[in-house]
Amino acid sequence: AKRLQDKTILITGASSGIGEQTARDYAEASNGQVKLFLTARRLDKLESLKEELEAQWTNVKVCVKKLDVSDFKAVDEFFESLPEDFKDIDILINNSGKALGVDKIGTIKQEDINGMFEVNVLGMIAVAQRTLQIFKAKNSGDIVQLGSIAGRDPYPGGGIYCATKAALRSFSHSLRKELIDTKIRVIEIDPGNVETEFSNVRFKGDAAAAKNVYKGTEPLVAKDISDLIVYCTSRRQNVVVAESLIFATNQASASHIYRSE
Ligand code: 8X3
Repeated sequence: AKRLQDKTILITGASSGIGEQTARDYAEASNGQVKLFLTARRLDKLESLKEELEAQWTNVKVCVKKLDVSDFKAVDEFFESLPEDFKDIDILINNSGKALGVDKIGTIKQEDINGMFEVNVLGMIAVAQRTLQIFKAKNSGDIVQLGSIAGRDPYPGGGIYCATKAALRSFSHSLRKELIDTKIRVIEIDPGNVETEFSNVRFKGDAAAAKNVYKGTEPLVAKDISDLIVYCTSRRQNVVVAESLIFATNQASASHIYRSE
């Protein structure tokens, strides 16, 4: 899309899943005419993605940087030392996030509680705040907030994860209201089941348990979400796709999922 040309796009959590696929999709949608600023904790994964994108698109500019969004000092340092070419961020994909465990409230490990809140809420807010300084100075920019069905429809075993995504949703809605007199767009995207590393992380490497989440269903894949992200951010300036709930066809709520035998 022409509207994406020469944009600078910051993606957190770009080493896998939705973040990684979103980087690919922006390169493709802009015909390689875009600057991609990719961050995650796993620098090696970002480096191979950079190589892949540069091999495919001669004009694409890719900058990769290790960033743990839950480390406030690192977030501050990151925004204070933005490379000249990547300073003028136009689109933020505030994507870093995770679920840890499916324990019931009363037995949830403190480190899991902290881990989810630190990344999904505090880290998400830290990155949003710093990016908004850039957006407000130029009165434009898109902030794409990766929420979840979990933020709308809390389920047993998701006591903390669902709460973090409800926090993201609430924060995003306050923000959209605050920005009412600006050209800045707040775009919240709430996926249902998407098959990525998400369940492997949630079940802490128990591959069978992770696989079981999608058993008998045809889950969404990362590309389904990245397509939507690119769509939302390439509308004309006066259109904001404020929020979208996106499911596989056999899902209708967090717990209402049809499974074939
Ligand atoms: C991921 C979807 O249903 O596991 O956010 O919460 S779900």
